[in-house]
Amino acid sequence: MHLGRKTLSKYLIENVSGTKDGADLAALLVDVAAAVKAISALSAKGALGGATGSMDTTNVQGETQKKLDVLSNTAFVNTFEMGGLVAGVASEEMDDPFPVKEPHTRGPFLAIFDPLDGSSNIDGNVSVGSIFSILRAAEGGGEPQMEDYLKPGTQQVAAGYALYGPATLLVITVGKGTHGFTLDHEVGNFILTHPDIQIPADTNEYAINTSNERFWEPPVTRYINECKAGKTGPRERDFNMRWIASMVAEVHRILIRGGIFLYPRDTKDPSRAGRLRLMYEANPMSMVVEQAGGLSSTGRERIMEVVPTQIHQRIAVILGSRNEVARVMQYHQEHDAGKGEPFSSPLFSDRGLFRA
Ligand code: AFP
Repeated sequence: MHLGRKTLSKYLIENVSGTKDGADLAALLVDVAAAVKAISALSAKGALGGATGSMDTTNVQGETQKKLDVLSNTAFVNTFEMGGLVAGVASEEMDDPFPVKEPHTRGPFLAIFDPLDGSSNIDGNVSVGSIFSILRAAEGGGEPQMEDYLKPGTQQVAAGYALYGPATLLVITVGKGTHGFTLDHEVGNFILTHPDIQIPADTNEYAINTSNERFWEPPVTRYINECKAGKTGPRERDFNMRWIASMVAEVHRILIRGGIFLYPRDTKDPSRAGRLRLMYEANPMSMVVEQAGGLSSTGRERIMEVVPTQIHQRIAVILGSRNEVARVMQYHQEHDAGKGEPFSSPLFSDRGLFRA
């Protein structure tokens, strides 16, 4: 038990309650923590809790829903609906936004979330997470309309994620830095264990799904090839690669030790602007990352300045250590200006040392 260490509630009282959104926002984040505790308990039971495996349903993304997807969504919807602090919610697992209706009370916020991110990892017992984004609801307290949700990430008043790993972590920002809390299962308190997280500006570690390499745009190919060339290429230092296929786990690793995460636009499905969703993956993670001193871009523009057009729209995501993200953005600018050819190491060319 962590006697005397700062709990989430104490942190919120000291840092949030006095602001404009103050007490309501603090109370809403306590509600988020309650939903996270419930999901953590379910996740920790694994197959014993009946929360592994799939439903015979698909979500609006056309993805088969895992049981924990649905149970996690229910945990968040019920918590928000009964908490009296939100006017409506939108979720990866629901086709359309869901307004809070009588007999429940509508509150001053909108909650947008991915209740369980990385769910293809559940049955493999790999860390998964929840991601949330909080916007202000429209004045007047009426039933929210779609345009109330479609706000750029710069209008988020809070954002964060839960990571269900060996420890259950809750990482949040209200625009005053990014702070991490660890769940003390013995007493059910979140304890401040990672105050004011700062992402190292430089890194040797990149995260990307390289099976999509043939679909990447040239500036991404150029950047990744330079990383792979390591000491033998223009970067003159070796890099390491990670890919967990659970964005929450990747982002948390980057917050803790630096790194760059790329899920770029690719031509695999030209109709898609990317794989990840803007409203409940890219925007909240961008706020968390920027508040920790990192950058988050599509490669061509700041993600949090993108004006949404659809609640489930997808977007390219390149985020993490600011100097690496800035380099990838520069490569996009050079490519779009007709400069900067994709790098190919002499070691791997036809006339290189390693002939096929
Ligand atoms: P799932 O929730 O369907 O597992 O998708 C996870 C995710 O949205 C994100 O967390 C990962 O970074 C990314 O997709 C993994 O995508 P790939 O399976 O294409 O590598």
